[in-house]
Amino acid sequence: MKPTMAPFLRKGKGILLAYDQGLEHGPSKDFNEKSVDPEYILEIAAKGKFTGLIFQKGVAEKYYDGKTPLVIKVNGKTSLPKGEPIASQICSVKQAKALGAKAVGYTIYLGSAHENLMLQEFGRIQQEAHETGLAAIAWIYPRGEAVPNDTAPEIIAYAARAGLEAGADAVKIKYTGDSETFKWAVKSAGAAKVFMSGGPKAPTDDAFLKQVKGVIDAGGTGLAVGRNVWQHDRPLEMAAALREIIFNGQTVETALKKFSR
Ligand code: FBP
Repeated sequence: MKPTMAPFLRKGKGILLAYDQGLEHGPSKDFNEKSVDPEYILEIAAKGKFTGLIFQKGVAEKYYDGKTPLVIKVNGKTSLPKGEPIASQICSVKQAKALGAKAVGYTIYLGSAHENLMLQEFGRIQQEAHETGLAAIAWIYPRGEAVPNDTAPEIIAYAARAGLEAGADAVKIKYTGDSETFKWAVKSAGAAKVFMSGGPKAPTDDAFLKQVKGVIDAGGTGLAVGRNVWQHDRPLEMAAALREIIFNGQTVETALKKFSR
């Protein structure tokens, strides 16, 4: 049977906790004394009732505790090189499966001068994943000189559609800025589930929760989020607020009541 995103869903929705920023951005940019420790993230994932956890293979090998369904990111890059972005495969599908993953994640920088290589590699990985019983999630980030605005509604819808056509079971895309235009991206993704990528920590809880509500109102499946949770001084309260909107269909006002201050 074809693998699906079912292991990562509750009531058809999902919240994935992303923690591959150590490779993507470097520890000094994103982490503090607490969040540099993968054990802290595992605790947030379990106590915050996340439906999935995203690690690179090295962190998974040394820390994964089996409590939250695992996605292994199988490609990646650092922030050090200049020029057109490309992320290469650094973990096999077989190894991801052996580490306990139920899905693999792969970033495609759509519009990059190297997009052909990433589309080709994702095609092979998606096939291997499905043959191995794993779902394939595509982070589709339009980026590079050809992409002046990486959150323009038409470019986000293009990203969503490219994911569907490339065979992704789910796409992780950025928010367009409003629910109405995000709806078109969700529609364009067809049967591929749509997860919004969290992005840098928002200035206020209210601002972030409004984006999440916009995604859910647009028919999105949920969120794949890192910094807005584990950089928060009350990550479990943020997780509870997210659950209110994503699984219980609550308003931002109701979700904000989950914060104790
Ligand atoms: P965040 O919620 O912290 O943005 O995490 C989502 C994510 O896609 C991570 O998986 C990845 O490390 C990071 O964003 C990539 O960020 P960038 O946009 O800088 O490439």
